[in-house]
Amino acid sequence: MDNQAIANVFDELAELLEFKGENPFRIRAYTQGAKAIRDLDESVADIVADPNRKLSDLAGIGKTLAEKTETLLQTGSLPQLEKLRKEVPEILMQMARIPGLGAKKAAKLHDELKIDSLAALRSACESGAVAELKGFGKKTAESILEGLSIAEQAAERIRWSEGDQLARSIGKHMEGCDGIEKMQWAGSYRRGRETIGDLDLLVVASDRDAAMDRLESYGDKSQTIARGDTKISIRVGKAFQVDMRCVEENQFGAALQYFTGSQAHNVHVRRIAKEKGLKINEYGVFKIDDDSQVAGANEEDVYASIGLPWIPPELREDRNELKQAEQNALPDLITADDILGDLHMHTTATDGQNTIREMADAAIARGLKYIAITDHSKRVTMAMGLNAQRLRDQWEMIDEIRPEYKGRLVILKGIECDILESGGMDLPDDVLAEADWVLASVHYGQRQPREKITERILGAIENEHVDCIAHPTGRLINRRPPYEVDMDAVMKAAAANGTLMELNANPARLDLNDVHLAAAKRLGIPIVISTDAHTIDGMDVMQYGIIQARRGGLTKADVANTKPFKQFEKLIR
Ligand code: DGT
Ligand code: CA
Ligand code: CA
Ligand code: ZN
Repeated sequence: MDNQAIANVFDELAELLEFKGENPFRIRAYTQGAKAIRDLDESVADIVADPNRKLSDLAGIGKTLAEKTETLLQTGSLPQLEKLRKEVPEILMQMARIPGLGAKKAAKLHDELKIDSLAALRSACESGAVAELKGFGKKTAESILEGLSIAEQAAERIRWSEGDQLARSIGKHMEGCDGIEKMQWAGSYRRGRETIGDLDLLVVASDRDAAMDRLESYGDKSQTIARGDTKISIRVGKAFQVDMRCVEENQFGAALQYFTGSQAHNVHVRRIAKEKGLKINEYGVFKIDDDSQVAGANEEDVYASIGLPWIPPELREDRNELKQAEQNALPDLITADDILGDLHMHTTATDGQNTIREMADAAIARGLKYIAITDHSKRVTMAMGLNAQRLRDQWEMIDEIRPEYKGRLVILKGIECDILESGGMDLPDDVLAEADWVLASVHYGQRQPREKITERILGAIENEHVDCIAHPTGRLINRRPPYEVDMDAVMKAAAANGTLMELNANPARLDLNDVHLAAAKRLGIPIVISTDAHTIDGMDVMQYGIIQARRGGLTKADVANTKPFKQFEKLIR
């Protein structure tokens, strides 16, 4: 079991225990443990296997959790979890999660109306069956229906790139509103999380009503959810919520810090403050003994007041950023300007829409010094993947084009070569040997068992011609989970073989994710941030990769395509 799987078990356990009305402190121990394990940049299995280390030494993991983790690793399951699962059917959990329902009512609906799905619950509410149930009534049935809608909407998180579009559009709409003096986005959007639950806007306004009116007049607004003196929430489009809060100038930094979150980061920050005799909330930093204000107007001062440097929002997940801040060892995070090359792109030879020259010109326009043309190999029949002959023809073409770009852009002869379902590469070694740059990808057989997929990727890593594993987990955000793969084994093999790993910057992929990136960094695996562009505009997604890289704590030195070409070349030899 990998970290993610173990963390999922503890989260599920916590939820089941909550349903059973278990002691909140015990429940919290499980959710905290789940977070600690999920955020860990090394394998729990390795720590357990190391006789010199103890799992319970990790922050957030006590003795009980350590024991349960060992059981999980040894047997793949937990008797306690199996038992609870039998006692509490999944549908009960789903119903209990609906706002306004709770465990007791959920159980009654399950027992008396034999509700076995959320769809069945909806129709039972609509048919009047729920209203007739003793202790329920018409009001309750209505509020359950409302809760169902809220639950459905809450499940919809949008990708960061979509949130970014919306935030920019709203920002533009708010511009020029006379009542607004200062405006900034906070929340998960500012932290660069790969998905966004809602958008949080902070403003300093001389005329709060004018500021709120302005937001309410946003073109795509579908509803005003609530409007008070300082806060307004609107719904945009079908379901997406935008919150705006008006704060005082001298509170702006504290509010920004508070509403940027994450909540876990803030809890930890407040604990540090308390140890120093200070209290932090959204209004400012105050001395506990006399309530006098120490900071509040700007965010740097909020952190400085507790003896810390300003922490980049991308790191604020309570992973290890506060420890690093305390030791003055925060990483100097990579920025978009550091990128000098793009090593994954497609052309008209397969499923891309632009020619090699067009891609090359677009790369120069974006300030790049080198690119690799990496069309698909023949297995990808849908994209008319290249066989050896067509690939060699393309390389001849690149030979012809190169002189035109001499001194301006290096064009590498690359290939995105499929890792076959049966294992092995889609093109023969003698062809791969001629390439300047070989990406290896899993596109087919993504539902194979974990051992099989892991073995296939390990095979690619061990192939001396493979330079880099592209989109290593295959996930599509909100659409397709990662395939089952032992990432610990993959990363160790990559580190041992000097194979690079890709951070695919496509906003639907962002693969590797932030936690994997931190793990790769720890193992010294060079990361390549690539756009996988299928058009000229496709090159603009690099920015999303940069944000994810920052969340993984990567610096310029951790990313191979920040190096000048000569140095990059040494790395792949
Ligand atoms: P999201 O919207 O689900 O993508 O994630 P966030 O992080 O934007 O969460 P949101 O919108 O609920 O709240 C924004 C930030 O405000 C959050 O990161 C931390 C802070 N915050 C909100 N509610 C609470 C709370 O009840 N306690 C604490 N400590 N902080 C809160
Ligand atoms: Ca939010
Ligand atoms: Ca919010
Ligand atoms: Zn590709």
